[in-house]
Amino acid sequence: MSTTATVIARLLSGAGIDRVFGLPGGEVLVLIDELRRAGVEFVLMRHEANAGIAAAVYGKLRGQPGVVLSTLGPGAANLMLPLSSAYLDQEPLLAISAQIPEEFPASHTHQRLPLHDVYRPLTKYAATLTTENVADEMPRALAACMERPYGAAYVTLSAREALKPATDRAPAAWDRAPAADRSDASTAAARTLVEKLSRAKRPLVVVGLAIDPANAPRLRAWLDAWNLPVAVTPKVKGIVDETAANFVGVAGGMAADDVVCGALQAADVLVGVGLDPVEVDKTWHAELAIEWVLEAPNVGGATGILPAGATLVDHAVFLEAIGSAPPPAAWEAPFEEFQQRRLRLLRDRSGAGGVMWPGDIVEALAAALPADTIVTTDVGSHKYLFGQYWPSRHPATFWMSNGLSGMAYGLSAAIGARLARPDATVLAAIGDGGFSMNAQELESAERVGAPFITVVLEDGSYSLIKLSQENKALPRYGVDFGRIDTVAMAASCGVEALRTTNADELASVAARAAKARRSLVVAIPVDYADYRRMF
Ligand SMILES: Cc1ncc(C[n+]2csc(CCOP(=O)(O)OP(=O)(O)O)c2C)c(N)n1
Repeated sequence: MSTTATVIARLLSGAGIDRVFGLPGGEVLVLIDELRRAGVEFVLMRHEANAGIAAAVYGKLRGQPGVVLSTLGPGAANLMLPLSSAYLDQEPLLAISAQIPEEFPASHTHQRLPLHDVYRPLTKYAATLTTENVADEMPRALAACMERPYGAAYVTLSAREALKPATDRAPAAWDRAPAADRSDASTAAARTLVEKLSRAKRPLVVVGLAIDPANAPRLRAWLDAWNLPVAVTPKVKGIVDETAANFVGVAGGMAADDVVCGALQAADVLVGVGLDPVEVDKTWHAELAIEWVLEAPNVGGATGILPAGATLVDHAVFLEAIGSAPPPAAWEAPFEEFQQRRLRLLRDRSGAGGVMWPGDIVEALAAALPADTIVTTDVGSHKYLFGQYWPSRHPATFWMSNGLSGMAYGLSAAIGARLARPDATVLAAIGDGGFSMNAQELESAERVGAPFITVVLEDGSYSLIKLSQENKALPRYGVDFGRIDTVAMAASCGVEALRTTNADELASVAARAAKARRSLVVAIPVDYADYRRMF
């Protein structure tokens, strides 16, 4: 007999969703079984938050909603992190959890939480699924995730409702809502910008996370033909080739941020293509005049935030139009001084020594691994390091939590990325604080067939916070932790691991693991004080 759960499973499968990430409870067993029968793999992880992060990255890389499934009460409560992350980091995520049946008496408070009240402000769509409404509500929830800016939807299904016989209603069709025709606005915006740039001496284009990676060729063609200086925000690293001469830096709170902010301030025309201030921890986005080139409002509130003066365009049409115009002026490396200062911060090895200089870690790995390696980071000093200095060359190859900036992102994101891109080499760069939040997912990665390389930068502290404490002249307190043996931890999850203080060894073991397509954890002792000069 077909049930509500059968309808959900078939609907997901019919939408091309082949994996649902999660952690079970008794109330979702029936749905998990229906998923199995519909050919949708249940990717079992060890925390719902990790499952949600992996699902969102998996979905975004495949151009569809990622799906996470949890039980009610505690399992649903653990979805706060991925739903917040999907909301602020523009990742398409459908979360499905169980809930107490609506017909239960109000006195039945065991595991009852006001889940919709909690999650509605973070999500674009929230619904209680029933056998009567499932054929309409599920397609709406899926479509909501894919509306720009991408984000989250949340639906609940009680164990009783899951078992009710299905009605014979055909599921509503779901797809992206047809985009408004913005051709005229796009070509007009291109003409206006050509005119502004014709008078510019130091123009700078800042590309942000709201550009679709499919527009990378058009964007690159324009920037290259005009030799325009370009910066990117961390979450869109790789949309342009960061080894190219016109690349100025990564804007959005990473290492060398003072240098990059200096370049932004020195620009006389600042163009924000898909730029969303959700990635920026300073206020330059509100203080500097920006020529906004946006396809959708930026993240914020129920309907998003449209910056003053911005008109929505179609990026593809805009980029085609502007890219086919001849350059209205010539700009000979107007930010060269900033570009050199940025690189000097990476290469100045004047630290105390004894451990690897953080810059050498990035450079050794970048030289050893394929150019299209997908890199994920956790949150902390190492994120600032990799975010600024990993030389991304291909679109959608760099993943970090930057809108939310939540720790415990990197390992889970690596699992989602590796499953979505089975042929890619994946590198997760993690701090020892973040690693101890979810290292157990290394076992999940092995089990579900998602091998990747992890580097754990060990300094026995929440180093980014320790540096912040020092900057505030506060006594050191609450930032250092006891060491957990990274190598033993990885080994206990079935993953080969070693510790090294040598850049050549790091490069050779990473290259070997990438070639063999197997997991490896490399623990790398670092001195937190070495980060001081970079931030
Ligand atoms: C879930 C969460 N808790 C706390 C923070 C605040 N925070 C930001 S960076 C950081 C330190 C991270 O330490 P570690 O993972 O060791 O990385 P490191 O800074 O040492 O590179 C903390 C605690 C956060 N961003 N996310």
